[in-house]
Order: sequence, then C-alpha cells, then structure tokens
Amino acid sequence: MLRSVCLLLLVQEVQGYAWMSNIKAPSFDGLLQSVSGSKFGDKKLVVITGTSSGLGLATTKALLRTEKYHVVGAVRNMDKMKVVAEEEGFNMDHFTPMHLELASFASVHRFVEELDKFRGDRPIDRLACNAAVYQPTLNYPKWTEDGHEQQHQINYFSHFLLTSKIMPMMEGSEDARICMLGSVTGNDNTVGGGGVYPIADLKELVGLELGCKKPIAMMDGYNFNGAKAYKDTKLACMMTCNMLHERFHRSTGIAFSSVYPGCIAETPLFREKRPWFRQLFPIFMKYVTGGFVGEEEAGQRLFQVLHDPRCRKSGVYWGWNGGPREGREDSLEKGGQIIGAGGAGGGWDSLFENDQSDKVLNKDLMMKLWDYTTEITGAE
Ligand code: NDP
Ligand code: PMR
Repeated sequence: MLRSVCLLLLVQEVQGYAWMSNIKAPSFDGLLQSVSGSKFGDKKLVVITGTSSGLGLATTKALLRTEKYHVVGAVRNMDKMKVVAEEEGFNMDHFTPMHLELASFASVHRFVEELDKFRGDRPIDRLACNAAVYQPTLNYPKWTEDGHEQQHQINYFSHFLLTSKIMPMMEGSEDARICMLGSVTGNDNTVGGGGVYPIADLKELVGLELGCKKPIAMMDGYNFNGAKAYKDTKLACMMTCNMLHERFHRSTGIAFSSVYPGCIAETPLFREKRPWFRQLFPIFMKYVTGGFVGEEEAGQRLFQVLHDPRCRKSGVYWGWNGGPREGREDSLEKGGQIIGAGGAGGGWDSLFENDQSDKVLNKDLMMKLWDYTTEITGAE
C-alpha cells in the first residue's frame, strides 16, 4: 500500500515536472517498470498454449484488450505467430511468443527453462492448456519423436508435464489458475459425448500401463482409432484437472478447472476432415444441435475462466448455457434450442458448473491415470 502511494506521488511529481518543461512524461507503466524493476508492471502473467489460431488466439485478444495481462503465447510455429500478432495488432509489450512443440518432451523442457528466465522473480498467474490436434481420418497412428501417438502426446502428455513444471512457478501468485480444455466429446453424459461414436473410454488403461509407446497407440490398449484417441485425451485432461484439484488445491491455493467452450465448429481443429464436413458441420451445430459458438465468443468464455473472480473456484468443469437470453422457454417449446449444449449467446451470466460423467469422476482410474502418466512423462 505504502509502496503504491509513494509510486503515485512519484509519477505525479515527474509528470508535473515534465509538463512544466515540455518533456513527454513517461507512462505510469513505464515508471512502475523502472522503479520496481519488473518488465510486467502490475500485469498478471498468463501462459497459453496454441495462441496462433482458434480459441487460443481469441482468448489472447480478449486478455490483451483489458491491459491487465501479459500473455506468453506458447506456439510451435513462431513465424506464423508473429504474422498473426501483427495482423491482429497485438501490443508486443504485453505479448511474448515463445517456442513450444508439444510433440516433444525435450521442447517442453526447453520452453520451461526459457519461461523461467523470462519471468525472473515474478510468479506465473495463469496457465491455459489449450493447444490440440484432431486426427480423425487416419487409419494408422502418427508417432512423435518420443514414440507416442501424436494426439496423446500433444493434447495430453505434454500438457501434463508442462503443468507439473509450471506449478512451482506459481508460488507467490495471489490468484493462480490452471485450466485445461476438456470437451463434451470427452464427457459421455450428453448426446454430443455419449451418443456419437466412437465414445471416449480409457477402459482399464492397459495401453497406458505399458507405456503407450509405439506400437501401442491407445491408452486402452486397443487398436488405433483417430477420433477416439482425440476424445480419450480430452477425457484424460478433465480427469487430470480433478486429480490436480484433489492433490494440490489446498496446499498451493491454485484453482484447477476444465472447460467446454461450446462447439467452435469453424476453427482449424477440423482441418483433417473432408471439405463437405467442414462446410456442413457449423450449419448442423447452429441449426440442429444448438451447440455452435463462434471463435470470438468462445474466446470470451475462456477469458472469463481466466479473469472472472467466480472462476477462482477449483475442481469445476465450466460450461455455458447458450441460446438467446430472452425467450429461451419460447425457443425450447418450439424445439429450436437445446439448453445446455453450450451454443452461442447467453453472455457472462450463462456460465455454470457443468456435470461431469461417471468416467471423468472415476477415482480409481484417476489414480492409475496419474501414476502411469507421471512415469511416461517423467513429471515430478
Ligand atoms: P485450433 O486448431 O484452431 O488451435 C489449436 C492450436 O494448437 C493451434 O494454435 C495450433 O498451432 C496448436 N498446436 C497444434 N499442435 C501443436 C503442437 N504440436 N505444439 C504446439 N502447439 C500445437 O483448434 P481450436 O481452437 O478449436 O481448439 C483449441 C482447444 O479447444 C483444443 O484443446 C480443443 O480440443 C478444444 N475444444 C475445441 C472445440 C471445437 O469445437 N473447436 C470443442 C471443445 C474443445 P498452429 O496454429 O501452428 O496449428
Ligand atoms: Mg457432435 C447436442 C448435441 C451435440 C453436441 C453438443 C455436439 C458437439 N455434437 C452433438 C451431436 C452430434 N454430433 C450428433 C447427433 C452427431 C451425429 C450426426 C454428431 C456428429 C459429430 C461428428 C462427426 N459431432 C462431431 C463430429 C466431429 O468430428 C467432432 C468431434 O468429435 O471432434 C472430436 C464433433 C463434435 N460435436 C460436438 C463438438 C463440440 C464436436 C467437436 C469436438 C471437440 O473438439 O471435442
């Protein structure tokens, strides 16, 4: 408090002097930086994986608009990120792209080292594990340099390792949050998750127990299925958030949550689907299931989880009740809107604590998942 008052007086003093002598006064941020020695001023430090497109990009835009955050964008393609940042007009004083290839554990370690140097003595305040790939059309698995099926390592294993490395860097933050992207397709208690094959299911985790390494592609140990591999990784991310909450929330104060942002049917996530699917999918989601949400709105949702004081609550799977704010009952009667599908509209107040399926909440499996993944990734 005393420090802030002194700083304020100092700023006023310098600004007053600058006015008298016709010199351009340094901004409050600039002064704060030179006085406190921190390049982040009073901004919170956020790490998001996959900020070069889709949800990660839209969330970054929303965070930067507030001027309250410094975002580290962890990306596999730095050139692409720089072009995107320029196109979007990012203020590069508040956005730092950093290389992270999630298909490589060595890259995760390098990223963590660079991040640690970059932050200095400042704690990390937020981590959003957002990056992912979806490979539904392959009839054979693609492997990473570490010998794991790509979707498993990129979407799940590497985020598990990254989280374990970043958690200690959150010490000292007054409001630390870690959020992982789950999905309705990893949570089989709804039509979108339990009614559309293949269904996410880790079974007894036989594949994971054996290391989930070439030639074993799937955590359940069964044959490779690209769409199921993706859904299994979303299920695993959601279970991991619950485990993190149980083990570490009390001792660290970090809030752990997973999120279903709605069906963002127009992002590059569906790049491997056939062109006809990519054209029809958003229409189907808009007019049949009501689950569609645009990139900007989805970005505001993840932003809300990182920003809204209500989302300091830990152990939650966040969702949004989409649909028009007024006349919802009307549209339900007409059968036009499926409430709870997570579609567009509804605003901030439509945030709710979503139900998690029995599979997501299965404690025995959660323990196994934790132990086997720890061994595979070398996380501590
Ligand atoms: P996008 O494909 O638009 O974004 C994915 C991001 O991940 C991109 O920035 C991509 O980088 C990055 N990425 C991919 N592979 C790697 C890698 N090996 N290393 C580092 N970064 C990588 O998809 P969305 O925005 O739709 O998806 C974001 C998250 O939301 C995902 O976790 C997804 O599962 C989840 N989600 C999406 C839904 C949807 O309907 N779209 C629904 C529910 C959840 P690059 O730009 O270089 O390709
Ligand atoms: Mg699905 C309320 C129903 C609902 C919701 C919310 C989704 C979300 N989906 C629903 C229903 C249906 N979908 C139905 C009835 C069908 C059969 C026609 C269907 C099909 C379908 C396909 C083929 N849906 C899909 C696909 C994909 O390839 C997407 C996928 O599974 O990616 C992993 C997908 C999705 N549906 C959703 C959401 C959110 C997706 C994207 C999934 C994700 O990223 O998790």
